[in-house]
Amino acid sequence: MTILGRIGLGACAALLLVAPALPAAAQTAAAALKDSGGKEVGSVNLTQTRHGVLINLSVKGLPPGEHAFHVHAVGKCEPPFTTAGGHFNPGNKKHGMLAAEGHHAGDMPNLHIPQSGDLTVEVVNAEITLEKGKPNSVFGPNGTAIVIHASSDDYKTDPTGEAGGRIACGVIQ
Ligand SMILES: [Cu+2]
Ligand SMILES: [Zn+2]
Repeated sequence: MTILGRIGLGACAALLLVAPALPAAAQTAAAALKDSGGKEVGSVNLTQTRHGVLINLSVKGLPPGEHAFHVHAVGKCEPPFTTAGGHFNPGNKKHGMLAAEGHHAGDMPNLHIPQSGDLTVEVVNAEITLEKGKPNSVFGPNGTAIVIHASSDDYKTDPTGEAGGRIACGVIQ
């Protein structure tokens, strides 16, 4: 056996030994975003971390400009997406990170979509979890959905942030 082979085996054995002490493999979830015409316009991948849920969003062909981006309280996306309910708000707070009594767990920073209409961005939402059974779990009895709006979120007007209509929606699953 070559020296490289021995090192490889050694590393594998070490990994096997420490594996039981590590937390279970990262929990993940995803949402396929569709517009009101049913066209797929992007995807969202969610990964549980110790500091909240890492959200990787990738969209294509959306209108350029500033758009509100939230987790909504119902996992149902039927155009015009009012079926997704209001902002996910298990803590019974007011809307917006600029509000004194804010904010909803589903509130997140606006997306700035460039002229191309395509954008990939990552954000951590520390107020939600992928862990089932917790009050702030995205997998509660009603499920949850990711929604992108026609306008920007002003981060303070309760309960919607004056974000306008809903241009894309995807159930978190
Ligand atoms: Cu919203
Ligand atoms: Zn909100």
